Amino acid sequence: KILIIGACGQIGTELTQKLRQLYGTENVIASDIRKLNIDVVNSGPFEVVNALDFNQIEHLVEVHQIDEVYLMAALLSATAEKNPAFAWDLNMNSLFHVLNLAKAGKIKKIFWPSSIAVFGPTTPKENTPQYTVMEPSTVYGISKQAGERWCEYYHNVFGVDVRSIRYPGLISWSSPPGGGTTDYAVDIYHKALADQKYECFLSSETKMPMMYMDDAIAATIKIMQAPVEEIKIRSSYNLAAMSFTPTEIAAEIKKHIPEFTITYEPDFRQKIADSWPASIDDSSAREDWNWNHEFDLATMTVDMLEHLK
Ligand code: VAH
Repeated sequence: KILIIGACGQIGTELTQKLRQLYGTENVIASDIRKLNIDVVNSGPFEVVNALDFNQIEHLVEVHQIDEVYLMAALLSATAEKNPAFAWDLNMNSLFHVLNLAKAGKIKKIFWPSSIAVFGPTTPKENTPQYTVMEPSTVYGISKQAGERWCEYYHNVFGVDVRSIRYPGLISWSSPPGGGTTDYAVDIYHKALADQKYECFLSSETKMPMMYMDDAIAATIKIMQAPVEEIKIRSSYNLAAMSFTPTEIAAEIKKHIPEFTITYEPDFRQKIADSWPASIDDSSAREDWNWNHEFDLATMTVDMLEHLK
């Protein structure tokens, strides 16, 4: 059986639904710190769990006979800058709890999300390689880089089967914009439909790697279903689909909502965005486990506006 910790979050919400379709609702236990998403809570087995409480997680694993854990609970970049100590605690200790359960043989496989936030201002900005300089300058990025190091260590030293993806900015219609710096690209669709205008908290030419949630979920399931010999990287795989600027996504939206206008008022999140790459080289994921994305900016925009209107 599968346990998703952080099932009510931006990725968790859709991941829960897809895993339930794939493996059967009763075989996918959703859990979160509170009943934050009523659809997730009502669509199958749900448990309230604190990702920082080892005993609570161990109890769920035993009671539900869990084989695989998807640990999706974390503070994202902007929120983490406002709560550094809690962000480090949540992002790191929740990972140790799950890694230690696997080390003890209580679970067989782990998925843990990393992020392009592991790269920093000294990382090559275009076509950022799988292996390169990584000096993250955000609390969130530091926690993700440290987490990658521990995932690789637990695999090499204790044989833990933990698999990880460095997600770019993710965009979906099923969750409201959250504490992510890339979440302007979610909010812009909501505001375009509601107000026909959007005040962007990043500057117009801020280019960042992005991906539609459908592709991110497909990649997550693909890496977890891949035969163990295909997983050659046990820190975390670069993953990419597209890169765009606020100017470019606004122009794409204008094709559907001609009266849409955008203004720019960069805030503290500009510094976070400027520390990240503009585009990512994900050839390792494409070579090792046959990753391929489907959505681009045009097709994502059609799907987002279709679901949100
Ligand atoms: C954030 N959406 O903005 C997340 C992600 C690469 C960005 O880690 O914090």
